[in-house]
Formats: sequence, structure tokens, C-alpha cells
Amino acid sequence: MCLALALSCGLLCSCGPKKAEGDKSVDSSGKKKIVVGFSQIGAESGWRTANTESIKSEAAKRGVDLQFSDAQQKQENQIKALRSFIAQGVDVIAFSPVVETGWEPVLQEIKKAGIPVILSDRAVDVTDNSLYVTFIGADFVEEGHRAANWLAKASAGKAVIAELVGTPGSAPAIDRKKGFEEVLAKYPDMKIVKSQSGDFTRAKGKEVMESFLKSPDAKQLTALFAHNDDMALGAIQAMEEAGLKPGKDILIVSIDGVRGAFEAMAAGKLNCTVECNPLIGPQLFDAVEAIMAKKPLPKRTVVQEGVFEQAQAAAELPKRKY
Ligand code: GYE
Repeated sequence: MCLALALSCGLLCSCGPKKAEGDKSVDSSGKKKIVVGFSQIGAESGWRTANTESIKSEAAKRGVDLQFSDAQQKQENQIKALRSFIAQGVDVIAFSPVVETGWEPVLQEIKKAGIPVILSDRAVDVTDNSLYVTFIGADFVEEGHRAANWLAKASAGKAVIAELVGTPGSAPAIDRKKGFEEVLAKYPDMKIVKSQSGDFTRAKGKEVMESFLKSPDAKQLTALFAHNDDMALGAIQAMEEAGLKPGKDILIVSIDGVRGAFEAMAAGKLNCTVECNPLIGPQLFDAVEAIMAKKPLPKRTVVQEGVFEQAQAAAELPKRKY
């Protein structure tokens, strides 16, 4: 009887070594996996899709248990996700904050729970820097400088500019605008005459550009500065539908360097893209591993990036990874 029971258990239950195999919290050698909670902004742009893919694939490569949550561009959803990571007791929390402000309370809760925080891609505006360990991301002010410097050269310092702004209150929208305007201050004949948010999406970029083009002074426009490629690609569609030649009638400079931007440059419709590298998965998990090993980290890691013009587009396209 006993033997029969033992035998049937052996046959029916997944006990012993089999259980370890199916247990997702340990790796193949039985070692406990690092658990990282990551709150992503959403899927608003080609940049974001590439960023998500870089994070997910790097976690899989390193055998990290990644708890990934998509906030659909809403801060309240991100705050909920961060609280659920506290409840789960993850080892490290990382997130890409949709806007800069309003994080202090939830970051205090995380600190109380003793969970280290990594800021990925976008910064937060907090007075207490001990609320996060490190911030890995691009220098958005410098990207704004690069976009304006390119336009100043291409237009010989004379431009009537429309601006498509990113998500209101987000670090890249605030800093790219600031950087762009800092350079413009040196050129009295370069002026932004229209400025509105397209929320970093192609659909909104198109919609806002349509309204710019319908305004009585639309004919004066000679240039467009879009805070990301997706909005520029939407605006290109709006210009074409209005019978304009994007890249010729209106010079266009945007930021990110996604594949669609290189295709538009190769087709002569976009003039310049300033690179913003989304492939930060490896740097993110280097930081996670350093934290787990109790190694010190710099407060800030800047991602390296370049600027690309139409003439380079065809040669660069096959090399693009996003
Ligand atoms: O430029 C834009 C995305 O935070 C750098 O967010 C990122 C920006 C990127 O939606 O395309």
C-alpha cells in the first residue's frame, strides 16, 4: 500500500529535481535569480519599442527574472506598478519616468522598503538624490543643441520654425526645447513661431502639423524641429497631404535616429536626425549586477550618440539596429 502510494506519487507528482527545473525563480544551476521590476512608459514611438526590446532581451540573456509593466504613458499606472514591485519584494526597481515631477512620495516608499532604484532613460525632479542609485540616459539638452546647430548651418542662420514638442513635463521635452533655444539665442533670424505637443506619437505629430499648416501664417514656415522622429514622420505625411514637399519646402530636423527616419532621409523627405540611443539594456543590467554585488556606481551614465544627415542615410541604413 505504502509502496503503491509512493510509486503513484513518483509517477504523478513533479517532485524532486523536476520541480527545480520548472521553478522560474532559480536558474539551471539552482541559483536564485535576480528579480527586477521595470516600469516602462508605453509603446509611443519606434524608440520606445527598441528600448523595451533591448531591456527584455538583455534580461533573458542574463537569466534575470524581469517583471515588466507597461504604463500606457500614464504616471498613475507607473506609480501603481512601482507599488506592486514593493509588495512583491523585488531585488531592484528600474523605471523610465513619463514626466519629471510627482515621484517623491512613491520613491520614499521604495526607500523605506530598502529596494534600490535605477532611473532608465528619463530623469526625475527630486530634491533628495538618495532616492535613486543611478540614472542611465542620454543628454537631452545636448541633443537639442545638436538639432539647432544643424538647422543653423543648413538654413544659414535664417529660419521660421514650427516645433513639435514631446510629452508635456517629460525630461526629453523640457531639455530638448531648452537646448534648442539656447543655440537659437545666438541667431536673431531664427525664430520658433509655432510650438505644440505631439506627445511623441506619429498620429499626434500629424494632427498638430495639420493644424499648423491650416493657420493663416503657415506659408512663412521654413523649418520644423520635432522632438522625436515619430512626430516628424507624422508631420511629413501632413505636409504631403497639404501638397508640400517635406525636406525641401520645409527643412526637417528631429531626434532619435530610428529606422523610419533613415528611410525618410534616404527618400529626401527628412533632412537630419540627431541620434538618441535606446539600446540601454546592457548598461541597465550591468548596473543591476553592480548593485547586487554591492559595487559603487556613478550617479549618472550618459549614453554616446551621433548626428546623421541625408547624405549618410543610404550607407547607414543597413547598419541600424533600431
Ligand atoms: O526620444 C521618444 C520617446 O525618452 C528618449 O521617448 C526618450 C524619448 C524618445 O517616446 O521617441
